[in-house]
Amino acid sequence: MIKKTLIAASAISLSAFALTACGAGADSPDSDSDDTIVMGFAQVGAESGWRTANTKSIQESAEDAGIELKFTDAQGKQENQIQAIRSYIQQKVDVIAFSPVVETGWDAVLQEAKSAGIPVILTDRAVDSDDTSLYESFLGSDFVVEGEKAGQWLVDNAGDADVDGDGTINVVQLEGTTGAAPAIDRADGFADVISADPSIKVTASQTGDFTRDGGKKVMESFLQSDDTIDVVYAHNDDMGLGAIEAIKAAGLTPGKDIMIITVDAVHDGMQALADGEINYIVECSPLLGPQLMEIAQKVVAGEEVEERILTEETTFTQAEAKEALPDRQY
Ligand code: GYE
Repeated sequence: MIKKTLIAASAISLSAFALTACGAGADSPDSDSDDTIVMGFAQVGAESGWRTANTKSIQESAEDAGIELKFTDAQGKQENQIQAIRSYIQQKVDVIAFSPVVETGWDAVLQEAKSAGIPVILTDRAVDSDDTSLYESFLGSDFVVEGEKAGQWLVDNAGDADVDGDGTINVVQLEGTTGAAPAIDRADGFADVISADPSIKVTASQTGDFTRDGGKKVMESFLQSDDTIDVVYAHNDDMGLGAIEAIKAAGLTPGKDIMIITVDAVHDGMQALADGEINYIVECSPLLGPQLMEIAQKVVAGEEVEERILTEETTFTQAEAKEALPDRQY
């Protein structure tokens, strides 16, 4: 019981403490000897509105499912995530889930989890590894398709996007975190689709690290060196919102003088879309918690799970954002 309480005290949420403490019998000294599933979750950080909604979804669903959650925030650093995963292995959790900051460099630590017999579930972002036996399942969006949807909207609206009417559509791209799956795939999908229209050109592309501040700073520097920008394609809403601030500070009107396309559809992004400052948003759902807990329960019970579970998502125009906003959960 004493040991049990110590384990519970290291969990971050009070509810996890309550659950664990209640679930522990006097003669069940470690977390594997009762039925409570213990999940170690290594989160990327708190870089965006999407991430905040994702963390909330995971914490609430763990509580609803009666899963004890050990949660760490890696502050955007791969080495912190690796450290967190190693500590979950040491603590002998029942299942590890994480959203990899970047795609590569995971084989060694995932091999350690495998050798310890602890199943791993990837959520949100993929790893780039040839060895798919290192994880049970990958739950999340298809980021290439998201990039394609963004590109397709631009191709379909090329006439309006050529704001200065010079026959070319100059696009600047605000990339997500360098090496992260959504940054790589959203750039690829977009580039692929716009290549169909030779008048659309990406004239500059730089990382804003998925943050509002990053998007603002990169956009400020783009605006200083180029006065022919027609379109901003931002890999998430937060960077798009940062770009809006930079565009306004330069005396221009976002959504009119410069069109803005983003990905995510979190509340602040949707508000800017409804207000006419963003022109189009490709949705990427952060509400992965309920499905993640279901997969975890199956994996721990030794049941088969699908290797790849795709999230369903849509797109929003300005009119659609106005309609959807009142019922939006995040
Ligand atoms: O789009 C961005 C966040 O991995 C899908 O990470 C996620 C991305 C999301 O910081 O806002």
